[in-house]
Amino acid sequence: NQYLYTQLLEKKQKGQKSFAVLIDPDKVNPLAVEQLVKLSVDAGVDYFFVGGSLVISNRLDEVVQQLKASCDIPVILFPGSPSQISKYADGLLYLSLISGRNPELLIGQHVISAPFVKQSGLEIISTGYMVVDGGAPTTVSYISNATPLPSDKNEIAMCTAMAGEMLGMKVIYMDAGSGAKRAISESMIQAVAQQIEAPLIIGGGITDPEKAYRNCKAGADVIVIGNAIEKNATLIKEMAAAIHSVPVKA
Ligand code: 1GP
Repeated sequence: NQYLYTQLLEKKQKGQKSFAVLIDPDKVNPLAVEQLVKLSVDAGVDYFFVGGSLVISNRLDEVVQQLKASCDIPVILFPGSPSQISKYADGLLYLSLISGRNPELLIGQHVISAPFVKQSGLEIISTGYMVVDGGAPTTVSYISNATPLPSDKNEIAMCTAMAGEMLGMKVIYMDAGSGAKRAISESMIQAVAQQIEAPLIIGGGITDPEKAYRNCKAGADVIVIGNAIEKNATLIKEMAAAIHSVPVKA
């Protein structure tokens, strides 16, 4: 089952940009999920990403089931650890932290959870995950116990993404970390986008629609926004409009 990946690839070929709303199961109650769904459906959000570096509550299944029951927007898991898996989702970003040198997050945890992940029946999307320095330590940079990629070293980002793609990773996700002070620069996005065929997901610290738009113009295929929406859910509409206003290829 490669439905989500095929769709991401087709959209990339057309130059069609996607907007993913990130939901941290720890930070929402059923009413908040209901509101997010309504705003997201109205705005034409493309994906829900569900996960967080830390999932303290035990509400992952519940949140995913509520999303699935209330709309058709695909739900993709973005797990902070192998325990964050729900069979009710559509797909799983199977992350290997290729920007870091922590063997546990490159391959160790994958080995331990492989049978369980396979059994889930989820679409597994092999993802080269690159954490870029967001100006101050973020939860992901701390928890991963790995040095984030320096934010001004475009060539390191480029070579890391190229290596990930040649190793067979299907998508590349560059993340400044949730709530990052400084989002990833457009010049880094452009440097990476020019070198890879794989869909490029960008997130971390994006708070305004203009930045989301510029990221897409620089080569991002999917923009992920969590924090800014947690603070103000009505931002979904403006973000979706900005991301979807990027002209598609002729
Ligand atoms: C974090 O890329 C996501 O992993 C989204 O970041 O919460 O800062 O939007 P924000």
